Amino acid sequence: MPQYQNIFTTVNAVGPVSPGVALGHGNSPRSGKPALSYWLGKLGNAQIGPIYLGGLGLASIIFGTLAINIIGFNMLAQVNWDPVQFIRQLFWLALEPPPPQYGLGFPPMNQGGWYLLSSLFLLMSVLLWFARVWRRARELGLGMHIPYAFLSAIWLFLVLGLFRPILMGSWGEAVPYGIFPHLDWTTAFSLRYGNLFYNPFHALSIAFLYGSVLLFAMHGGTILAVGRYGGEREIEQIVDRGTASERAALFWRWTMGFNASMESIHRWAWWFAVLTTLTGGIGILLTGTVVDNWYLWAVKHGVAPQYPDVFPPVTDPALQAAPTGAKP
Ligand code: 07D
Repeated sequence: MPQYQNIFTTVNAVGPVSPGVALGHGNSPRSGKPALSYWLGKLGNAQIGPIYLGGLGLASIIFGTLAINIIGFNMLAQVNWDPVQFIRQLFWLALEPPPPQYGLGFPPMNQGGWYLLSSLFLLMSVLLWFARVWRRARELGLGMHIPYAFLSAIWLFLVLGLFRPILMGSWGEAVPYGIFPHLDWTTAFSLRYGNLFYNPFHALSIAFLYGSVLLFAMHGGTILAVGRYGGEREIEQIVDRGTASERAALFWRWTMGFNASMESIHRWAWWFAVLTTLTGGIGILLTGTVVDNWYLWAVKHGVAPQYPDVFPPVTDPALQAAPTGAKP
């Protein structure tokens, strides 16, 4: 007997297009004529538009475009304005922060000046987008859950690019813009501070990140599995007996002995996601400011064992003077 399975067979709800609820005084008009798309309906909602751009949205996009253009044109200059090389080398190209000797001062443009300017624009773009999210939530009479969650991500973004560099006294501490270069920065950061795996806040951040993924899979799977009983109408089923919601809850109570409710699962998900970047930011802020080597920190606090003395002592080659006659 064919079964209703909704991993591939999606519900494509099509109806009259709607501009959305009326907005109060002081709001901008929405842009774009709403339309229906069959293929978008396969992915999400079939209606596309109208979009609310508004002053904050427009300003955010302008600053974001400026930031990306500064980054892109600096990369293009590095390959002699050759568009073919730009594409070929894109993953390796970078706009680097200023070298450490400039501290928190403003360096010449081609020694990090462009980096600082693009960072300022990027920061303005992100903050304006945050203000837009806040305002839209207010105007629609929502709770502030989405802006607060966004704030947690912005916290990590600010720690990496602003708070920690200021505490360390150098813009050179900030993360370069570039695909492989920012990955290299991440590895170098971990190695410089004695392996970030020993940073308990990095560990917490990973636990929340993986936990978010697990919760998302469990919740997504559960709702799809009870879709045949109308499970996607989650909230209205909370108090109803004999509904999809009750079966979903029973599944977890039978398999694990405990279950979330249709309401609490969303609070778990929100907290796990928010705590990923919240704990992450704490971990990065402490690195180099309070703790210089996370492995030694872990040994000191009985978290990690000391490496056994099986090899004769060695001196860090970086601390030795270069041999005479050595070529640079
Ligand atoms: C980055 C911040 C919010 C972003 C915002 C976006 C734009 C536009 C456009 C520039 C994501 C603003 C910007 C919209 C940009 C343009 C054009 C959120 C961000 C608001 N780690 N690690 C984490 C794991 C290792 C290292 C977090 C796993 C090694 C460093 C996370 C492993 C080393 C940092 C995590 C692993 C290392 C992290 C990130 C495994 C060397 C951080 C959470 C299995 C590689 C960051 C405390 C997040 C952090 C971070 C996971 C290994 C280094 C949990 C699974 C040992 C330096 N790592 N990591 O949500 O918070 O990021 O650390 O090996 O800074 Mg790690």
